[in-house]
Amino acid sequence: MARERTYSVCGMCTVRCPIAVDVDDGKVVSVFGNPHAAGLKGSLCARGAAGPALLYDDERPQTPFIRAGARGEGKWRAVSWDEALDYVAGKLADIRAKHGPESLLLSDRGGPFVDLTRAFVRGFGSPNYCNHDTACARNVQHAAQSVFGFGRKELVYDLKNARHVVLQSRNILEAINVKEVNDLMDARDAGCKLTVVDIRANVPGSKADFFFMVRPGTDYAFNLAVINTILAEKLYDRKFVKEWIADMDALRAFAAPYTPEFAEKETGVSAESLRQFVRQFAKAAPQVVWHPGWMTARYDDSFYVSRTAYIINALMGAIGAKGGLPLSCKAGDVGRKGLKPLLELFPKPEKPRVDGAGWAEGRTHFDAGPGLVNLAFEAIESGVPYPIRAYIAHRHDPLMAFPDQGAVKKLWEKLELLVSVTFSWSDTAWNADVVLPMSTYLERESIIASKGGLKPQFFIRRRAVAPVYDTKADWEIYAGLAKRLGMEPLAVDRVEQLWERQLEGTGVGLADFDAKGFVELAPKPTYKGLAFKTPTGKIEMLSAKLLKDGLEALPAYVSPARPPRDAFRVAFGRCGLHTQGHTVNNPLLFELMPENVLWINKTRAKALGIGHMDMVEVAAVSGGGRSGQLRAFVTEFIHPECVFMVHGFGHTLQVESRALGRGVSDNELMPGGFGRWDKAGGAVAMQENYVSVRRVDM
Ligand SMILES: Nc1nc2c(c(=O)[nH]1)N[C@H]1C(S)=C(S)[C@@H](COP(=O)(O)OP(=O)(O)OC[C@H]3O[C@@H](n4cnc5c(=O)[nH]c(N)nc54)[C@H](O)[C@@H]3O)O[C@H]1N2
Ligand SMILES: Nc1nc2c(c(=O)[nH]1)N[C@H]1C(S)=C(S)[C@@H](COP(=O)(O)OP(=O)(O)OC[C@H]3O[C@@H](n4cnc5c(=O)[nH]c(N)nc54)[C@H](O)[C@@H]3O)O[C@H]1N2
Ligand code: SF4
Ligand SMILES: [Mo]
Repeated sequence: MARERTYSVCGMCTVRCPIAVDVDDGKVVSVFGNPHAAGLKGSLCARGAAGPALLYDDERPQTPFIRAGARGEGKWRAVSWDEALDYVAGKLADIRAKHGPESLLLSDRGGPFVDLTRAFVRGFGSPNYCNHDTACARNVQHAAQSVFGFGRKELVYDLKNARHVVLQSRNILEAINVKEVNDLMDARDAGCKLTVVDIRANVPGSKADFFFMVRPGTDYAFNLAVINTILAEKLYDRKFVKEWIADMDALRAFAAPYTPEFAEKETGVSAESLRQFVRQFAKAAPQVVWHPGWMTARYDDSFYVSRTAYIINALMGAIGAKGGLPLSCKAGDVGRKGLKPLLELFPKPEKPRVDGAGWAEGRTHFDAGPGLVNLAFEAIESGVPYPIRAYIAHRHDPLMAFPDQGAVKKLWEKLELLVSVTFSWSDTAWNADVVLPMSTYLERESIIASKGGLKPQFFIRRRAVAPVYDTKADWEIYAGLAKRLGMEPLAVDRVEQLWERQLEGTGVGLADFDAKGFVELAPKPTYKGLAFKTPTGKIEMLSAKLLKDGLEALPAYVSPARPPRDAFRVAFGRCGLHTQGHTVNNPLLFELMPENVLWINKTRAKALGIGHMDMVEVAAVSGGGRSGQLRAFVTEFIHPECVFMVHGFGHTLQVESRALGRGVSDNELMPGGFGRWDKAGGAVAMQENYVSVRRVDM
């Protein structure tokens, strides 16, 4: 049979790079970067290339399961799809009759395909759609909203045209988005400077012009000193500031005491080197990008670190600038019509959100769209403001994504139905009542998605091969439930019915996706004019919205606590070879990196008698002494106050024979950490936890 090529979308992480899949005789022979996608250069990262190993992995759920023992006991009954969907729909209907439609909560990973799950939740009658983001980028999202009145994705990082990029708590070469990596490396070739502010020398740090190793948790002091220097030395863009920034006087008065000398005592970075860096940085303005961070669910003040990063970009005049952070365009900005939302198939539910996002006291400033899932979990337990009795975790593994698995499980005890929709086994799937196995991205279609940017586009995920096991696409699963629950508009038989509805009135037809897998809505990049959605229409240094919830826009810096004697702050991050916890059992990626190691400072290690690659035990300082064992990676390139490990290891499920027992799970070292969340930014503060380390004699 002739080789067939399908243009589709990678699903090995949430970045969703455009891919081309070559299939021979029904088998995937090659997956690579869609050659039509600018900036990708035909390449994928290692995880993208390992997609076929997921497809043919027999250690993923191959059929629906209904629990046969207690939750988490691991006793399952393999069932047909009809039985599984009948069961879930039956339970949902019962729960709706008993507790009302709002007692359903669904959380998903977020991203461009959420219109389907959001429509399902709304069609059922519940306002309680959440995404995973309070364990990820919620602080950045809310920071952007408080400064600009719009979310973080309304700004583009124009790395390709930048002349100086600052990565603060952003590991761009290991926490990968392939286009961003290519764009940054191209900019570097053209002379762009790179500055890295981190608690350890990560890969970008090894390539940086300026590398600052800061004391963990002191980034806010660092940024305030940068603002102080910019103002004191008049390095800001006067015209931009005059036209676009509100309450400059407040910022000036506030930043005055935070000199580089002040920051030096906090961060360990010398005042002189900070000044030199700021002067260089300002020379490149407005073609500068100070990255506001991505995974920022780290500290009590991470929200303010992101806010000040945005403020620095604004002072440089980089907001809206080519080579800075231009505004993202949607279809409407380039004279086209956007996709017709599936969400609009159903009326908005009357009840307010259970997590209080957008309406409850102290929570009015939060984005109500995807809410705050950790607070929704708390509502399951408390029943306040009303009970949640059914929960669908759709491509979401909260038991691995939030601190303290035991605490989360406890909050779920009152659930009468817990469903996991997933393509791999996960702790959440294992603890569910029903597992609905989703086809991998190579075996399923997704709804059409749109991507904003300088050149907005629509893109499509098409099925490259038939499902290897008895799994289904998400649209098939929700259409199956919709049929049983009488939700007519979603009860489709063919994905084309959804696609055609989405494309109605856009002037784009399905055949238009054939050539490249995506349809660009504008022929060339558009740098649109500035407009902010704040009450003043400007970039706001103060925020009435925060104030209404009793929160400050410019709070005083609070020095982070030092770890107790002989202990360390726990820090974590990503590596190039794995995605969160769900690729550790991938046969190819496992072979490349089977376990994580513990980065520990050389001087501290020596004092503890720990040598490079010694086995060590790392244990939570408070709350039950949870611990794990892994090898020590002894280096001088990490701050002595913390240890670091890659997230996602320490799996405990027998069904994942490769990943089982390899490395340590960072979220298990944070007892009580689930409840520590930021009232301003909304995210949990995972690096406010301490561990002890000791050598294990083998
Ligand atoms: N302690 C600690 N906690 C963390 C982090 C950390 O570094 N340390 N990182 C945080 C970050 S940045 C994030 S984003 C979250 C991530 O955590 P989650 O939001 O839970 O996301 P994932 O782990 O990517 O995927 C969750 C589950 O969905 C499944 N899945 C993934 N993609 C698909 C898909 O396309 N379809 C289907 N059906 N299933 C899919 C996976 O198999 C996995 O079981 O965790 C956060 N939690
Ligand atoms: N390969 C790969 N790529 C991914 C993912 C993946 O799992 N694997 N996940 C995707 C997702 S969901 C996300 S959210 C992004 C995350 O993207 P990033 O947030 O960039 O990734 P991380 O590696 O978690 O963290 C970035 C850096 O923060 C540093 N850091 C820790 N504490 C501090 C501190 O106190 N101050 C400073 N200045 N730095 C600190 C860490 O050492 C690390 O180098 O990556 C995405 N891309
Ligand atoms: S960054 Fe890698 S894993 Fe993520 S979508 Fe792109 S190729 Fe796939
Ligand atoms: Mo994330």
